[in-house]
Amino acid sequence: MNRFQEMINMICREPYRLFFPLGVWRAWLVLARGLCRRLFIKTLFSHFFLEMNFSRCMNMSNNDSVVRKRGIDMRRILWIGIIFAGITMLAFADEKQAMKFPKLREKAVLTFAPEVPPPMTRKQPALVEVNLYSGRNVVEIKPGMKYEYWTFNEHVPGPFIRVREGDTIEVHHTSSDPNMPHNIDLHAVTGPGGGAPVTTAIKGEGSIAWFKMLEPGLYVYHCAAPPVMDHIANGMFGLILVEPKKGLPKVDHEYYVMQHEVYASKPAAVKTETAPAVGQDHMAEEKKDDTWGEEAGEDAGPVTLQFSHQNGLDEQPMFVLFNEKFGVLMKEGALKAKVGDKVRVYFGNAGPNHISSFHIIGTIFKNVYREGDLISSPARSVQTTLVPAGGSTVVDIDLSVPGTFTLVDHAIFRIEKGAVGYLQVEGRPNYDIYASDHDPVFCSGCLVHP
Ligand SMILES: [Cu+2]
Repeated sequence: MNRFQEMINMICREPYRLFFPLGVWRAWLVLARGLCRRLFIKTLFSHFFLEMNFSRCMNMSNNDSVVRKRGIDMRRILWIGIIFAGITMLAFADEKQAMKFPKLREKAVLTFAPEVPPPMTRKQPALVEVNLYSGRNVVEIKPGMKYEYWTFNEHVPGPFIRVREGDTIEVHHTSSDPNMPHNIDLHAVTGPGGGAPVTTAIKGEGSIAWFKMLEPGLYVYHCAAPPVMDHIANGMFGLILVEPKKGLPKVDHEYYVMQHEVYASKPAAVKTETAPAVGQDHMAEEKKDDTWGEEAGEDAGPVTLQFSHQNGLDEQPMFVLFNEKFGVLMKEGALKAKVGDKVRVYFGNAGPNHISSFHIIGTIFKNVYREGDLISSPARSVQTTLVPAGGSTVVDIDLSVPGTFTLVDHAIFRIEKGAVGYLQVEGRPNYDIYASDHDPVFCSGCLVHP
């Protein structure tokens, strides 16, 4: 199927796209080409009739009238030729400006945190279809507390997208949100708004846009519909990995973790002075939190928290989370590995306000691809790495002893707001590396150790 047929199919399938700037431009292309064809045919016919007239006239006695008629027709042909050439150049100029799609087409494998799609194995660029849909999803953000997130594909963070340097992504964006439009600003995109102006979707009406992945790296994407801070703070973000052409060093496990703040407030009827807290030294606060249901009535059920733009302005989050819910990377949700494994964490920070001081307690980062830079040589032997709001990092660790290793934002008060998760490593002890003359003692309930 050539591009013309594809375009006609697209117009038949989605006629409203004719009203989009791209649709209008493409419609003009069709018109210009049609005009070219008509002029071409008309020129041929003119030439044919001219020759006929000329031949006929040569047999006539009055040659002057023939020459005059021939001169007029030649000027007309000249003008038609100039118009024909101009429109043709215009049509082909557009052809040169149109995006050249790779011949290979595939659908992106999308995964949700903490899972990561498999590494790239192909060696040539592809047109990769990425399907994102906006909506809303109520989750129990912490036991006894519900919160309505604004989501990409019903998850916070949104799906992990994995493509290859040189690929073109075809982003299909739809929405089920009746309340407002959403869009997508991908930091991997080169162009205005990171693609936000051409990816807007409202309920029942989607968009399709194409972007070439020029630079390898690990990038944040987020909704940028106004007010952008509200859309990010409410959960509309995720990561897109653009693998370098030569790929990345192999590891045994890859995980997807994203830090983000939640600017919630308690319902006015049960509002207390302090944010909910968990921890050894904060059991009294926790007990107060547990009484919310009682204050609201026996059958009140979980408290539904509300978004607070003012708390965002004050940079006072109720939660600083890893992946949507308090404690989601604990217990059965903990990341898993074995002694001897190499583990890679793709870590993003959606913010929208705080910088993360990412650290994994009990490990030293073997490689840190600072700020998601996959071209430069990684930094080595790093304890804690800064991840800006709207930024990312990729860290590799070698696991040589078993135990629980704790992912934290080392702005350490934030673990009580949820910035904590575990990596559980199974295997035989390695006493050459870690030994003691007595059994380990853990501070139960402190969150740093399970
Ligand atoms: Cu949005």
